[in-house]
Amino acid sequence: NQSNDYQCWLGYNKIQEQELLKYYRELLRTIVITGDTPVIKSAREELIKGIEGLTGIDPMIADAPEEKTFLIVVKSGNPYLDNLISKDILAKINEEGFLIKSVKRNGQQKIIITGKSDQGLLYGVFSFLRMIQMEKELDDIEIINNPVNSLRFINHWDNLDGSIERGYAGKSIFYNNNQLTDNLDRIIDYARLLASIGINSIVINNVNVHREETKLIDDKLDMVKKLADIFRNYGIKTFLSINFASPIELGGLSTADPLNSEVRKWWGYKVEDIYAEIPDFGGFLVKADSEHRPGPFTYKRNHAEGANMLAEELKPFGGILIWRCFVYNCQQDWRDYQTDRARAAYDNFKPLDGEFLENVILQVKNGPLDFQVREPVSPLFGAMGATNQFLELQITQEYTGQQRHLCYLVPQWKEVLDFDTYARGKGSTVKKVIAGSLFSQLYGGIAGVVNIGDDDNWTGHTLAQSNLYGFGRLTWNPDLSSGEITDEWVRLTFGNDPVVVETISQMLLDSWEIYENYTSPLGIGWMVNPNHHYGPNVDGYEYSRWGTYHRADHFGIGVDRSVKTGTAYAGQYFEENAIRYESIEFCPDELLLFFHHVPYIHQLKSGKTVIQHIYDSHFTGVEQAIVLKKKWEGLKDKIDEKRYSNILARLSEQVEHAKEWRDVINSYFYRKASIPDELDRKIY
Ligand code: GCW
Repeated sequence: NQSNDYQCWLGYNKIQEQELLKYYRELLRTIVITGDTPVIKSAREELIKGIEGLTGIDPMIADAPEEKTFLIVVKSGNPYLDNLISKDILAKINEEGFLIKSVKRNGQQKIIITGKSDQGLLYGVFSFLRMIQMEKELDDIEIINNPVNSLRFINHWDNLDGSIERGYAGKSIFYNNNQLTDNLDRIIDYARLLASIGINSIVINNVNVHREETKLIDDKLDMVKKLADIFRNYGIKTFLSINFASPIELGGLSTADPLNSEVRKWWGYKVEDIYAEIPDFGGFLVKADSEHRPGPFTYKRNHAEGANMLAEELKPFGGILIWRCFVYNCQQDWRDYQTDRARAAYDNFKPLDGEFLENVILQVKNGPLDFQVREPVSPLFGAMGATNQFLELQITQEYTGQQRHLCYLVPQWKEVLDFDTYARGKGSTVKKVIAGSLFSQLYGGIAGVVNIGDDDNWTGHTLAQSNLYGFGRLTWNPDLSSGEITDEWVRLTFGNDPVVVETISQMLLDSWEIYENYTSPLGIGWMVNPNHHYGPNVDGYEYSRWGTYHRADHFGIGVDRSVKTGTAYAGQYFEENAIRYESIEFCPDELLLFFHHVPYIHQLKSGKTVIQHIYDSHFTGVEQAIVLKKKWEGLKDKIDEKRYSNILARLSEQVEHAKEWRDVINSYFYRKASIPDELDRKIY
């Protein structure tokens, strides 16, 4: 299957501009790329595929650079570079980074792509191909590009039966009927997509590890091995989510107590078995004591004891143990105003700072609750200076329109990454915390719960491909701007026509705010249908045990999380943020109802009352959704039919569904508050 839809941003469509095409053809006739490791082979294949597609020529691959060779891809130790590139420049490349540099040798223009590792070369090749796809001139280039985060992770919530928890784009591309699928070619294409955006680690099964998946470390290990063999060729390490109760379920032990010596021994043997099969196995990801998953609490042990036990066994093999902080009481009584789910991660983990082994990483969701359209940043970031921390983002759009609505998440993620925790004074941003640079930690990175499945276009909504692309680019370099990433993705995916680039970029960049407008106002979340989480239901979670409330009554709405009168969640932040969130006066409008319960007639900083804001944003949101669709219709002649109609169908559904959201939310609050809309629009 070679459709544009399937190829995503690696379409390598022929350059349209004739002069430029001639120029590239001239330059890329012969290339040198030396080495025959699996990763270099992948790089070579990609380079050929890319050049063939983009220029229509079949490049000659030479073994050694000749006078007329233009493109030379060699490792940094290669003697050919000796008089061409200074040691100072080479020293600036880190383990996985690369250099792309134009040089002159005997009067001949050349481009060198180099790096210290095979992976560096692979990333360099992808980056070079991107430049051509974006129709860049190739003289006078010097790009030193190093990944900021050492671990750039994709998490799959795939189950072995082929289902995907919170998947909105078909079935698993890995599994079917408890076996590996036959379509390994598709998995190779997936590895290419991931490597092209710098991903170097993957967890291949759901964090909720059920019966069949528990066996992946046992008699189903060959499936893991086969996947690891594919991913390895693209510089990607394979990890597994494991079941903390495995010693009981697989080993027949009576306990999974992390301090029990039989349990430790059992894990020790297991880990040995795994590394015997997969010597570069990455390690484990664990969801423990969370939403009914087993964990150390059962044995009155804490999370450090649970995590360290596994980390110790992984350590001799260089393995890593990732422990999730999504731990909270999911049996709350809605009448209880003291317990606050938002507090849970911090309350559970902060006291354990310093107790985790060096190869343990804590994986923290971006917000304190659960991937809502708007949440404050989790106060745990920066609060554990002696512990490795990962940021967990959700690429799959569970609460943001399930890939039927357009909701481009890069701007949201940028806000998270740029958020100043003040952990070590001003400038202690989340991106520094998780890269490990703020506290000089060994490991750092970002994990994203992926949005792909076996739909032809991978992501259901073709435009949702941009979220995966953007995620990868941000994990590589969190300093890239939303604008840059968006511009890249649109050009690579749809070509360089300025109208196309401008229109789609704008649609993407506006979409998060639009989605927020017609769904949840001012930091209130959870007004969705229970279980599947699609569509409006204001009280869907209001009287349930999940700890997710809006507390709306006739007079007002919002959750009081202040220290003074509420749950004291606001006090979990470092002072600068704590003060800001504590007071109604300083709290930013977009998070007001997350932190405070206020009357509907409370006046926002925008000058509007809360209730008028609710009405206005919902009416505006629908109008904006209609504009999105119109903008897309304007591109009809510029986009291939398949993608055009896929996206049009989704945008049409979005418009209709946005109206449903508007009317349900507005009617609910109109009926609750009995305050009329100042503009007297139709509310039911
Ligand atoms: O958001 C919730 C999801 C669950 C998910 C859980 C988690 C994998 O609704 O489907 O389980 O979070 O992150 O563990």
